[in-house]
Amino acid sequence: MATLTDPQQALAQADPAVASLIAQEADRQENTLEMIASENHTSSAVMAAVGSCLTNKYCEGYPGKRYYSGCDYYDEIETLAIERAKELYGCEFANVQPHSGANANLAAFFALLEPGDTYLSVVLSDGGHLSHGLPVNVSGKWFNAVHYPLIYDEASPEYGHIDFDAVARLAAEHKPKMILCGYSAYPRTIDFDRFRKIADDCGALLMCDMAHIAGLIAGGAHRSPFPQCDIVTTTTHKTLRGPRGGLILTNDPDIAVKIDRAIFPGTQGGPLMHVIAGKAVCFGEALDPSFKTYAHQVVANAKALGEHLKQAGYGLASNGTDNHLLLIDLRTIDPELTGKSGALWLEQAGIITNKNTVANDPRSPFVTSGIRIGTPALTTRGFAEPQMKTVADLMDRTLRSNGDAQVIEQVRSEVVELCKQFPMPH
Ligand code: DSN
Repeated sequence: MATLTDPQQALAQADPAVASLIAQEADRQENTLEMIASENHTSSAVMAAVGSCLTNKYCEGYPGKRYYSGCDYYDEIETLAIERAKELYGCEFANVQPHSGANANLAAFFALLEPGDTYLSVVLSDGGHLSHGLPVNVSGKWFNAVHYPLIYDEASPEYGHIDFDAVARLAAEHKPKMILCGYSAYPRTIDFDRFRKIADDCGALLMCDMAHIAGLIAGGAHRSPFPQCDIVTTTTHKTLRGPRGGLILTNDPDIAVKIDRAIFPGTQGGPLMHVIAGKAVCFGEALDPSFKTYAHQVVANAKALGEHLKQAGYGLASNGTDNHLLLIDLRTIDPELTGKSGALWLEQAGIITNKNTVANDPRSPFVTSGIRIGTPALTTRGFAEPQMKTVADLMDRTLRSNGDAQVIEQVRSEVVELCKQFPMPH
């Protein structure tokens, strides 16, 4: 057997500059509260696979049908990843080669739509993703994206939820070839039954981009998009806690063939086999019963955090959450406070979030009136409901500090202490 070297040691010897920057980043992750809803701390096992010798190989094609020699082990690894993905999500077909979620979406569009075809997706500033029809993205440039809104009436019990009457009306009017659900900043459960009914009524395919909630679905903390959805795309690194990458799933054999062609040779060349090995490890971890506990704790933490923030006076999009994320409308504590300032002060205090538009936001995406937060990474570190009160308090003091350096410094030192109590899993 070949000798395995300690990769960090090898890097430190070969390139101290890069090794030092990685070490500083590890220190940043260890000593800050990672609350970006789409981020997580993957396992050492996943990182070992991604950092392995598998990066050396070209494997264009699929298991048993490659264009290069020497792919035997890669066939086994990719097959393992495919079988585990199918088992995890209870579906018939999986393509594990997408380099990212945006690439998975591009391939889905390439497989199922013609240029100029119409599809429905949410108003992007209400929680969509740039690959769901941003005019400067291929999804908005080469296809006709028509956007459905949320319910904006704050008096409605469904405030901040998908406006299904609008979805049905737009579907009847535009006769889309596809309806897209699944979001980047939507805190509520997705009602796949209602989407399926509307898709059937207008003869559209139903696609779900489950990137944000893939881990919750895997762990049974959000309902599955199957059997209602025809095609499901995702990333593997958010709530699913795997390597940075994409995945496409379906139960339809015709769609499966089109998807395989759309990924290779349609939109990608050589697959990233080291990342596919990381996906196999991640799917194996998510199949372990302990992942169910994790997924449910992520949601319990988000709900608890939301309640504490509401008690402190913050308004939340849709008044709360069913999943891993919360969208705070900062205007509810100070009409002048922007997401840009709030996220900056929080970062200075060691609480990592992102500014985010809220429904009907008058401010630009570079400024915004909101902050998006999530609990996947804190939950990986072992945070539970009692710590959510502490986190809400630290956030509240920072956001009400008006940028005061002393307040922020005090919060920063408390964040470091909290991080010490919950070290990163290695
Ligand atoms: N950039 C991701 C997010 O933060 O939601 C979406 O891919």
